[in-house]
Amino acid sequence: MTGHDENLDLDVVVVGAGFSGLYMLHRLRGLGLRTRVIERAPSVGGTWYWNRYPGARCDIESIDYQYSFSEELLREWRWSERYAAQPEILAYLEHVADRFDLRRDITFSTSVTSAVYDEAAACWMVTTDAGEVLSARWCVMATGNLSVVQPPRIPGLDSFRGRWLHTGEWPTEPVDLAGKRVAVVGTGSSGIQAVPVIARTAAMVHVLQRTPNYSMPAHNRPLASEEIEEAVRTFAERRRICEWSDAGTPLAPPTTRAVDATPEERRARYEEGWKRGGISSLSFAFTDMFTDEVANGYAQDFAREQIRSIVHDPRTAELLSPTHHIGTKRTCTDTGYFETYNRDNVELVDVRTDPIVEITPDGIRTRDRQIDVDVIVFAIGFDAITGALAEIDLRGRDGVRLRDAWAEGPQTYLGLQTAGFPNLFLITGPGSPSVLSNMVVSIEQHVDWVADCIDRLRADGLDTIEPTLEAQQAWMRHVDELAQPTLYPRATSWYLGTNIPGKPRVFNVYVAGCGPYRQECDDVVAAGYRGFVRG
Ligand code: FAD
Ligand code: N01
Repeated sequence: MTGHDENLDLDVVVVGAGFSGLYMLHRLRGLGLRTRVIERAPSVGGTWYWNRYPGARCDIESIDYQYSFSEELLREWRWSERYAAQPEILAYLEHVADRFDLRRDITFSTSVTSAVYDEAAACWMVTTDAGEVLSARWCVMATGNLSVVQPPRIPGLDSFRGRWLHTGEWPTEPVDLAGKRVAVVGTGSSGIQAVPVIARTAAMVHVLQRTPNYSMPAHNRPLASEEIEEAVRTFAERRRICEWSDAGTPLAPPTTRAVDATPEERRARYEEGWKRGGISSLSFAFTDMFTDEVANGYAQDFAREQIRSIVHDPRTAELLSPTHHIGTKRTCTDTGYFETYNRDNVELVDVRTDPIVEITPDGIRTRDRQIDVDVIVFAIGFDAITGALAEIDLRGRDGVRLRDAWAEGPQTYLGLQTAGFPNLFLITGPGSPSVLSNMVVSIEQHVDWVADCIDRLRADGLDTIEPTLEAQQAWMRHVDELAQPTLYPRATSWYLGTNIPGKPRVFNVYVAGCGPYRQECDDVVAAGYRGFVRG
């Protein structure tokens, strides 16, 4: 099949209009494919549409957290800060949508509820909550890894007389927290970004912490125009380094082990990183950070020492000091988070020793006390990685449901496709570097791979592609073998799904890095799509 199949409504349906879906649409259009994007939100942006909470910003430098596919786009957009805030990233994605005239092929305020593979016609039947049914040869899930919020499951929420908000579904109209008594539940990246900003104007902020987290100083600052000029001038080379790096960032990787260094050498490296700031402040100091408990422990000691030096009250500092291995829960970056606990209007509540019992009309009741508040901010995270896929009734060959096929955890080949679901593509799916990388770099790689794959199918006069079960099983073993020697599988975190009741505990992010992964994907293509069946 080289032209369009006129029996089908479309060539491709793409679900989601964040960084992934927008670029996917642009690429597919370039191939002359009839494409429609379905997006739940009323506009583009994905993560950056939904997460409008105070303090939301990226933790990968803005220069690297942008598309690379268009030289003109790169030249005309000017990032104002080292780490752009949510409104600026959203404005960037809106600009992309307008500049490439993408909106006319996006159906907004509409959710895909089911996608069923019709084997006889070799197409996907995609149904939306507006009752529309679309047939398309290919279906791309650009639904995001962090796009389905974990709802608060605390009894009594309905009785609360104040207002409650979730950071991941923050309202579009301004929320005025000035002079209010606010409780923030959760101290992951969202809570850690939000607390310092809320504390500036709120009357009182109670931070309800279950697990303390490591947070590195962002050292955010405005970008000087010469700096931007230089970044644009050197962007192509910088991006190439990102693409072949481990984390999708341009930082030179470490070359020595912490366990071989003297205490003085270690301290010097950690201090250097802390001064540089950002998510990799400590993780780029030594090679053994994520594989050796002792090495990780040195960095932990340094991080805890920083907390003690910032936070005046020793008991609060102690409660804020994490004990898990750095990086096994996503490391946070902040602007003045620990300093905020020196304010008179901020209180840390340890809900590990004094757990939340219920929400009452006036606030939150823990086992030992009542905390009266006007607003509760839930910064309690997401049903990550598989949440958005699980919400859709996805059925492949023989009516098999993805939910059932993945009951013990997700199964993919390269994180791009799953056996039994022909022509269904996942952008940054499980089994790829995804959430352990600069996601824009990973997204562009996946989108390009998928677009090239479809283009090649058409050129070869073929209709379908899907992985063999053997290739998929071997890939998942490979992903697991890479992960097992590291510290990642040992934590409790959304990486493993342990934050969601009933979710299987599995770690299936490809940990060997963006560069090695890219090479594996390229090799598969060079070997004639090894491990896939094309038909
Ligand atoms: P998303 O942006 O999540 O977009 C998916 C879209 O699909 C959403 O708009 C959603 O509404 C839509 N959708 C889902 N299901 C359906 C359905 N059934 N029907 C219709 N539409 C649907 N990553 C980094 O690399 N660096 C960072 O600094 C960084 N900061 C982050 C900050 C926050 C607050 C969060 C939550 C995440 C952050 N991430 C970061 C991860 C971020 O999610 C990715 O970088 C990136 O934005 C993902 O883009 P995406 O298009 O793949 O997914
Ligand atoms: O969510 P999280 P997030 N009672 O799951 C606590 C990206 N992101 O939205 O650890 C009390 O990390 C929970 O406690 P515990 C980034 O990838 C990036 O903050 O389960 N507490 C934890 O403290 C990030 O990792 C940025 O014990 C409860 C917190 O809520 C991912 O998105 C900014 C609770 C949830 O932390 C998710 O971050 C924001 C309960 N019932 C997000 N339930 C950047 O900086 C949960 N918790 C770029």
